[in-house]
Amino acid sequence: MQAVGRRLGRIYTPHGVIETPTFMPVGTQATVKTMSPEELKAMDARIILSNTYHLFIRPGHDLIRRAGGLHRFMNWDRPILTDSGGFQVFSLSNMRKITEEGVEFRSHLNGDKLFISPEKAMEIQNALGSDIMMAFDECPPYPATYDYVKQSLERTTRWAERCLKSHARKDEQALFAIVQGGMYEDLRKQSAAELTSMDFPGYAIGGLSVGEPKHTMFEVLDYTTPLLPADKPRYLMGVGSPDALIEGSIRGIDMFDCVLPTRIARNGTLMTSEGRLVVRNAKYAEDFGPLDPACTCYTCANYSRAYIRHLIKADETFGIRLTTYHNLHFLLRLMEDVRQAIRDDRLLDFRDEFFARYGLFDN
Ligand code: PRF
Ligand code: ZN
Repeated sequence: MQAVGRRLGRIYTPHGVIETPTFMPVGTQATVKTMSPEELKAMDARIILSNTYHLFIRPGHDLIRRAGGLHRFMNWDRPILTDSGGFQVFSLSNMRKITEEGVEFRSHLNGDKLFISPEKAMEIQNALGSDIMMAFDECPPYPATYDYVKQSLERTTRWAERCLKSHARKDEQALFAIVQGGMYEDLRKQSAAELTSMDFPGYAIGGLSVGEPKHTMFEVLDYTTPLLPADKPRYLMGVGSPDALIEGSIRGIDMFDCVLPTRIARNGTLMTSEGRLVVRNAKYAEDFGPLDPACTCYTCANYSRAYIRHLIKADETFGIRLTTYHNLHFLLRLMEDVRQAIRDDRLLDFRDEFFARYGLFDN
């Protein structure tokens, strides 16, 4: 196993500086579910992710433009990255039809017929005013044949070119390209070569965490990450389990996002220094200790497992606010520890120590 990729970095944006490697909480609908911007700041979130697909469908990017842009609209003055819709259109919408022009699909809300092209994805993200925009791509399913993935990545390259061309606010918003190529090494090479020749300010690795085994994802990262320019941010899309954050950082990934911490929090599953904890479990009914004794977050400083279990079982909103706060704090703190371990040149030891306590789990 190579560990030569790890690095520290800083990304400068119009809304502030981001120290990397970093984790981006997901705020799909212009909100990180149940968290206020003040709470996100209190846990030291530096950048959040939002979604072109959802905001295009509702409330519409023209409305957000009229509100003064996404930062103003949601009262978040730190950096925002927006995904292009290239993934959500495949995972959420109905009846999609991909052509060279773009993707035709039906809204998952009301069945309206809609269309997103590379140009449309840029128009929407320019209206939102995110600090980092993503190129419009196709994320092929897993498994997919070599021929399909090759055709798909070549179209993603042509779409990236069109994105670059139609991007109207290059001075204010950085446009990142997305490397595809599935689990095929030569296709990842081809995709990375084509996209890096276009000189984007940052590059993402897409098409992973789509159902492949974890070890396959790490193998793809082993050979794909070194293909990306060392002096630009590298973003691993849709990946956020603790093991992937650490293994990705070891390989030189700078940015991660994932709904995992917020999603599992809402059904009462916690990430703790000793592994996963399902607080609904009967054994916590009279456990008056914190979710994670090693955690310094607001939730752990003030509330017990028994109380949080009660709230979640009673479907009280405050319960999922407390668990969401803890899980996000846990991952943001983990990334701080990762950065410190890189500074101290002991990331591999940190990984081993972390997993000795946390245990390995599979998603
Ligand atoms: N493309 C885009 N967004 C994404 C992905 C992708 O491949 C993934 C893959 N895990 C998550 N989010 N545009
Ligand atoms: Zn906590």
